[in-house]
Amino acid sequence: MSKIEEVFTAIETGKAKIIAELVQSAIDEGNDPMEILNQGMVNAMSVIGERFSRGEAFVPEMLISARTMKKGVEVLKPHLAKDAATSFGTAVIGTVQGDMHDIGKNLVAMMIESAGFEVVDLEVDVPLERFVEAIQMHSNVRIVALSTLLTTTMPAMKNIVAGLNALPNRDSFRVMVGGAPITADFAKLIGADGYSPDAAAAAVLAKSLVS
Ligand code: B1M
Repeated sequence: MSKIEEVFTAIETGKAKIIAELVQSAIDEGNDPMEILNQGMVNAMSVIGERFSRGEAFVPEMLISARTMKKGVEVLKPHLAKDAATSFGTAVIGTVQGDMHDIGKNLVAMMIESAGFEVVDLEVDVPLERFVEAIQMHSNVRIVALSTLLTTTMPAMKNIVAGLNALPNRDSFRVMVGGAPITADFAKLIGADGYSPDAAAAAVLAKSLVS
């Protein structure tokens, strides 16, 4: 079994105690950090999700795998983040109100930061008011990034974008959205400036929106 497959199995089966060591040895073997992330970690979370859909796994299993993945990402983080000399300003990010999923949002925050933004992470279950407050409190906010994983919180995303679009200083920042149920069409429909399907593309999009 390759080290990436071992990482996959550890996340799938929630082996939080050994994940840091496994990820480190996958890095030491010379595996590409993005491959460890996507093939080893993100794919394992998809398998857990499919099992949950079929009624073969339950919330505790999803939670344990999520905790394992977070520990693995901590080890991977310094290898993914590249030093960016440019400063593109501040990016405010959060998972929308009603949604507690944060792994994808954390990856997007990490990639945007490594692309040269100061990141203000509002974490999860974030209502419009907290995004507005963050835009007012922090200087040079150029990007507001919204994540959601649930179809049931897509209306919350729509409402938050509508609220942001009504702000008098709307021209000073760009709004980007993403998350598993989100599509480019939905992003356009709700009036966001951009959509990206994954964290790496989110960093590219954030830069292009402010350049
Ligand atoms: Co949840 N959950 N969950 N869950 N969970 C999903 C999302 C689900 C698809 C599982 C399934 O049914 N197959 C399903 C949603 C179904 C739907 O809406 N149609 C679901 C459900 C139903 C639920 C609960 C309702 C279950 C329950 O309680 N009965 C509940 C909701 C709680 C709430 O939020 N209010 C719930 C709870 C949980 C846990 C807490 C147990 C845990 C989350 C732990 C945590 O995040 N700290 C959890 C998990 C782990 C999952 C799955 C298995 C994995 C999610 C994940 O971390 N993926 C998930 C199944 C799946 O995704 N296949 C599932 C890895 C991560 C890297 O990917 O977040 O998609 P993702 O991020 C991607 C892209 O989407 C994108 O970039 C990332 C990759 O680079 N992206 C962006 C994300 N945000 C972006 C923003 C951008 C751009 C790109 O720009 C701003």
